[in-house]
This record gives sequence, structure tokens and C-alpha cells, in this order.
Amino acid sequence: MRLIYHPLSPYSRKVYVLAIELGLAHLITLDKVVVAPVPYPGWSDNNLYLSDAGNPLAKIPTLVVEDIEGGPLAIFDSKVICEYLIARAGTEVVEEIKSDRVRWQEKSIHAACDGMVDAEILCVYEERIRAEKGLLYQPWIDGQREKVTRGFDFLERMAKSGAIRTREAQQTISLAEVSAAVALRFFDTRKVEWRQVLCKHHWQQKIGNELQNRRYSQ
Ligand SMILES: N[C@@H](CCC(=O)N[C@@H](CS)C(=O)NCC(=O)O)C(=O)O
Repeated sequence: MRLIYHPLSPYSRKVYVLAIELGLAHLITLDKVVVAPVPYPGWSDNNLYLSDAGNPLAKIPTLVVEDIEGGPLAIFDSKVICEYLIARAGTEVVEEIKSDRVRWQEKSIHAACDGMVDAEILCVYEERIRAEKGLLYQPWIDGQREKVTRGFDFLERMAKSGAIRTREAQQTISLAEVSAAVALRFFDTRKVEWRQVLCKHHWQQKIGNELQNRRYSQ
């Protein structure tokens, strides 16, 4: 496992301390980076590295698990990483957790959707409240929107790979699908365009319409 982290990041520290306590630290390679949501030489240069590793929010910590079926999987945010470490430490049959890609991917998609919404909410405050005080900082908005845009690409990849599915007759809708549909609804209210990316797979049309219009329109 590779932990993309920084020792001064409290969220990173939390997961690494937990790994030590669980006796898993020897399985972890530390990959130290600094990131930043606005252009800042030496820091924000690493944002793409994080997003290429599989975290569209470009935040640390991100745990890249190599020994899981289907190839390397980026697990985030820190709460999900902690859950994963606890599950891994408590699992006698390591093969079980190695085959459980769907579970950890779903939790990370949930975290990605929440992170995209968090980023957009920061834009709301910036554009409304801080702008009224003459404090609007455009690079901050641009940086948060980059997280959102990368998030759309991430959701598209998830839809393409089948990690987010259209809802067929009796299929239970997953937490990943609910969080994505609700996030997209929020981006509609914010007039942030995402259909160009996601409609390719008719994903929004089915899940989005069901969730947004039929059952939860109030
Ligand atoms: N909810 C996230 C928070 C992670 C977070 O905010 N990490 C900071 C460093 S401590 C970060 O990566 N900031 C960069 C950014 O916001 O773009 C978690 O629990 O992992």
C-alpha cells in the first residue's frame, strides 16, 4: 500500500498513526507530497499527481492499494482509509479484503461526491459573502472548480467501469449512486455544467431522473 501524505497533515497523520497501532505500518510505503487548492509553486504542482493516482479532489491522505482485485485502487478520504485499515487488520483471510474492491470503491466515490459538494459550497461563500466584503479571491474559486471538474471526469470513469450503474428493474441503488445523483442535482442549482461529460453513458438520465424528479423532487 502506498500512502500519499504529508507528516504535517493531521488527516494523514491520523491514518498513519492508526496503521502503526494496528501493526500495518510495515505494509505501507510513504509517498510525501504537499498540495494546495490554489496555484502555489512546489505545492499545487502535485495536484495532478494526486488526481492521476485516483483522487480527483487532489487531497491528502490518499491510500493507493495495489493488492486488490482489478488493479490499484485509490482509497480516500481519511475516514474511509481508517475503515479500510481497521477491516484489513481485523481480517484473518486477507484474500477476502483483496477481493472486496466494490466496497472500498463505493466508499471512495461517496467521499469524492462529498468533496465535490464541499468545493462548490466554498465557491458559494466566496462568491456571495466574501465578495460582498470585497474579499473574493478568484484563484480560490478556480481551484475549487478544478476539483469539481476532475470529479466529473472521475464519475464518468466510474460509470464507464460499472462502479456506478444505471438502475435496472430490481437492482438496489448504491450509496455511490445516491451521493452522485444528489451532488449533480446541486450542480444543476449552481448552474455548473456537467452533462457534456456524464450523459455519454445515459447514466444521469436514468439514475438522475429517477432520484431527482420522481421521488425526491421536494
Ligand atoms: N476530509 C478530508 C480532508 C483532507 C484534507 O483537507 N487534507 C488537506 C491537507 S491536511 C489537503 O489535502 N488540502 C489540499 C486541498 O484542499 O486542496 C479527509 O478526511 O481526508
